[in-house]
Amino acid sequence: MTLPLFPDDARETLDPGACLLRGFALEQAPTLLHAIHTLTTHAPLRHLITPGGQRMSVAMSNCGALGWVSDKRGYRYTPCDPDSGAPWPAMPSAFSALATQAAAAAGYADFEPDACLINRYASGTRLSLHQDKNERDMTQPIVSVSLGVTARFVWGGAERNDKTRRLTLEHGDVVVWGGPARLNFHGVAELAASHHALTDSYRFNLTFRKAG
Ligand code: MD6
Ligand code: FE
Repeated sequence: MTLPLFPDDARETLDPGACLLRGFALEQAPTLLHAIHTLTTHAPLRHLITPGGQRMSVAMSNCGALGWVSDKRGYRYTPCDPDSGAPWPAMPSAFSALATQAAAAAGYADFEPDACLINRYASGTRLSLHQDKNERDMTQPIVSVSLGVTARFVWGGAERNDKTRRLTLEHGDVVVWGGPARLNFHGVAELAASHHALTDSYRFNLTFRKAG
């Protein structure tokens, strides 16, 4: 089988089932950022409340048939934005095509995401170590696209106490994890005060999933 053109030296295996595709989304990045701007005028970025009652420092929104939300009742996927009652904006075809191509380059054929979480990190913002486990079909991978200010991604193992590694994620980098790594713990270290020509002081992240 031939994989889509992507140089082997830009594909870094993190663990069985998980890899980092450096620069995979670089060419598409301006298009993605423009779309994020439009999408978040319809479904604004907001700070969700965790089930424990904490305000998340990362600002979030969604596009696609399902959106990930959190409130005092727990974490779940919803077809509508709870703030407006309207369906989440449709996922742009450029988003789903990129996610499908990245998954294929990582060895996961036919990935069809139905949920795209849009995350905005300001300086000082972090995401604590967690597993993504609200999705129904754990045979489907996660595809995570980094845009703007460079972040330090914290990559752990299947158990919370497993050793963690810090990976530098730059504008255009894509991480894919699935298979034996699907439930690995991960997070984002506190974002440093920095600047990117396309995003000012922010980092944006798109996380694609097959949730339903
Ligand atoms: C990232 N985000 O921003 C990774 N997971 O690079 C996540 O892992 C994540 O932002 C679950 C829910 C929200 C998230
Ligand atoms: Fe996550």
